[in-house]
Amino acid sequence: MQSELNISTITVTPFAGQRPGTSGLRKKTREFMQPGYIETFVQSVFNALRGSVEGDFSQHTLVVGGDGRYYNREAVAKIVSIAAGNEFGRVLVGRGSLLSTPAMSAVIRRRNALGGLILSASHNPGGIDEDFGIKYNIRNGGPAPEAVTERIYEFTQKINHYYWAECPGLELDKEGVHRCEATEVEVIDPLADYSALMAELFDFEALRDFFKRGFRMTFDAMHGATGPYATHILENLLGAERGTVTNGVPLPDFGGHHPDPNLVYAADLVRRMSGDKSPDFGAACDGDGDRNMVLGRDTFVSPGDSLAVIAEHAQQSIRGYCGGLAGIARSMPTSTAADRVAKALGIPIYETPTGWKFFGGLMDAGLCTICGEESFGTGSNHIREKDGFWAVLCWISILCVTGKSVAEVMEEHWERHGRSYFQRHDYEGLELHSATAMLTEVRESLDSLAGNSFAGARVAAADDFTYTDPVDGGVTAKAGIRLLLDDGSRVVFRLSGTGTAGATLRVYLERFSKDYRQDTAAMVAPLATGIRNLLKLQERFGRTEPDVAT
Ligand code: VG1
Ligand code: CO
Repeated sequence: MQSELNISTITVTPFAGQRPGTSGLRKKTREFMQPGYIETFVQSVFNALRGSVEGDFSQHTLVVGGDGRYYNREAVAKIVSIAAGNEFGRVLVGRGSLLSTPAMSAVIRRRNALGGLILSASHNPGGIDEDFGIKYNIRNGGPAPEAVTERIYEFTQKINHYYWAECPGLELDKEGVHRCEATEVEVIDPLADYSALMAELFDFEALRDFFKRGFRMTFDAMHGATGPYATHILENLLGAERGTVTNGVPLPDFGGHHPDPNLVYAADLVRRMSGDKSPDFGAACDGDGDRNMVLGRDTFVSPGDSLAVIAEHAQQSIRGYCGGLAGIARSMPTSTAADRVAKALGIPIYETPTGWKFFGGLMDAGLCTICGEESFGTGSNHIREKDGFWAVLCWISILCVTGKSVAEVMEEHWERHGRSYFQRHDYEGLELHSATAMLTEVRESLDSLAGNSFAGARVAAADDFTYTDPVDGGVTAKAGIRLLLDDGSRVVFRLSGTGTAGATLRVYLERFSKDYRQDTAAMVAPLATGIRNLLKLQERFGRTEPDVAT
């Protein structure tokens, strides 16, 4: 450290368990609030980076911002001090300490930053007794791949000091430039880069005209980070009527709700989208703005279908994709609807483990353009994160260009490709050791499952998904157990990597049919019962029903 700088070296001992999961380090807020907890993790991120950057941090920019949840501001202020302690050249902070996850990705890419730290536990509730998280995104704007997160974890286990600079008088609620020791701290407009990017991808003029012609929609920001973005783009730039965005002000506790856009937690939106008088289109995003739910009048679009439909219409309906798509990627548990579209378009489909970090390398290599996950995540190579509001603009564009309703777009899609009836069942709060033991047990008996009858069909194959990244050759094993049935149905299950207490078992159920007029729950019910029996969920955990079916 240079002697003229006032930087302190502070001694610490490691905290156990600072291992990033599917999407960053996620824990109870109180755990993050322990003295030194954020400091050790963030310093470990910098330690892991130090060996891999050219020169020192003084030539680099770090971006910081979060979804506005409880402790967001305090965490951002700490990170600025640690970044200044590590002598970053520049730190960009979203005004009000806010940046949605997709906006973070856009800022990193557009401003050539080394990376960024996002403060969020995504769709998990916020508050002192709820959840908090930190995620590191790399130079391409995407979540750090496993090689990087594992290096970070190694450093968290051996850390013994961090660097700290006091930054007195730092005003994070107004745009402006400050200096903190050797570091320039710039507070930026969190909306600017993202809005500019959307204006490049979508034909704002056509969409403005669409609203003028009477298109009506409602958007539920669930008091998460997307509120200001949606209000600015829909109401200010596209001329949607005031009040189109609801719950648009980010709140530390998301208004006491789960900021999770699904049929259970966005029930209010679902209600507003039912009946003849409801708007043409409804949508919601999660706490950090990377997830989305799409609704038409009395119509729910499942995330797997949304991915397939966006891919199907992108070239004709969305300016940014008029050159066509290079390929589509989906996480393994996501329904196979997108596969049929890829086949029809004559482009490749990639199947990856759960988590957006697996898409980044494919997009960097130009192998795929549009990606999606069943967990209400869709996105494209415009950034390296899933992007909830982008999906909303995709759908508005499709409705605008086709002149059809959401229900008509869906029927037309199913008519052409058939329908994947899909549901995910979550069993939450299971005892961690028993849940892990259960998976080990099943894994060991996989070979004997093939040929058995299951839910009125026969198990054609059973395996544990192993992924070899086609770009860097990296192997990810144990990414989810799948039972492939001889009638084309699939059951997949795995343990969640984002939970903060106990274990969550996710069971993914998919059944294909050309008849698209059936009820989803009824179609997948035999699969749900089959897996509950196979895993003996009642005997093991006393569970007869999932906590969430979505
Ligand atoms: C879940 C989803 C996964 C998603 C991840 C992060 O992970 O299943 O598809 O990428 O959350 O989403 P898991 O390991 O709990 O199943 V978000 O919106 O939290 O960034
Ligand atoms: Co999220």
